[in-house]
Amino acid sequence: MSASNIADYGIIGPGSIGLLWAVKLRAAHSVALWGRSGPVGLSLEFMQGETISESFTFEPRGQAPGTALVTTKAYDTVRALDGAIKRWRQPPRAIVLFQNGVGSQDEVQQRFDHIPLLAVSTTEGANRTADGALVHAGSGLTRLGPLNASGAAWAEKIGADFCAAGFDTRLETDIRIALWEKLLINAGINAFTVLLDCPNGALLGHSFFEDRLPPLCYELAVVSQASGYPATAEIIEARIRTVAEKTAGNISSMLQDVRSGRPTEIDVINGAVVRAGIALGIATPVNRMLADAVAARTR
Ligand code: KPL
Repeated sequence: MSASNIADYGIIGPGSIGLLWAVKLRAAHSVALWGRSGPVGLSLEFMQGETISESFTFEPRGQAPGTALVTTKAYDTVRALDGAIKRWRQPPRAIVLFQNGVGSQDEVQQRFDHIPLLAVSTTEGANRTADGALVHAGSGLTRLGPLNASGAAWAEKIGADFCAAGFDTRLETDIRIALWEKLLINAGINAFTVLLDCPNGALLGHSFFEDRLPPLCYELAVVSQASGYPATAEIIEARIRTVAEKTAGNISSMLQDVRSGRPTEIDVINGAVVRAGIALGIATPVNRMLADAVAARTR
């Protein structure tokens, strides 16, 4: 850490993805974690079979980090940021939001627009094993871009740090397009993995998934086109199939939530599509069925 004791990066809500960033950024930066509790020692298994062990301390109060990476679940974002910012003597220089789906980014912007804000959409895959080890399950693309004007000044520096840490990072001028594109993929994978209790790749060829995917993609295309994010049903379906294939062994974040007894992010994924459909006068029966079925499963 620097002389002023300010960590370069602080991870708020360190789950699998937050810990992956913590471990990889630590090669070149000071990193602090903010969360309820957590591992002091952590072993990270890489896809190539390499394992490294790291230890982190949690920082319940004190100085804000230089840049706060918020890796909480979408439904926890504002509460966690509020709590952290109240405890810090000064706000962080920038905040980067890693949440799935759409909606939580707007809530953060409504409250903290005076701070430089950026968002990330990533297809990196990380899982925790039963004994607490972190497994880097799949490399992906990380898309980073500003949510407000002051965030734009930070995109290049943070993007360069992510690249140097080994994340394939692309800067976006309109990060909301990337968030929407990821939402469409999550809308076609996550709920199905919960209902079928299977890894992503096992969806392909399963009749429950195959029968519902084309009408789901039609709904997603109509809603995203009307929301200003053009994509055809065929393109959406092809992307969902490619991601399910590439992350075949991955347990989706939603199924990980269900298995750990946590609330799911269904409300900001298929639930967000249903709400957008209502606002636009577009029927979304398949999205509604998935949202209701996951809610019923986790009630
Ligand atoms: O983002 C994901 C998730 O699990 O939330 C996918 C891309 C579906 C990978 O598992």
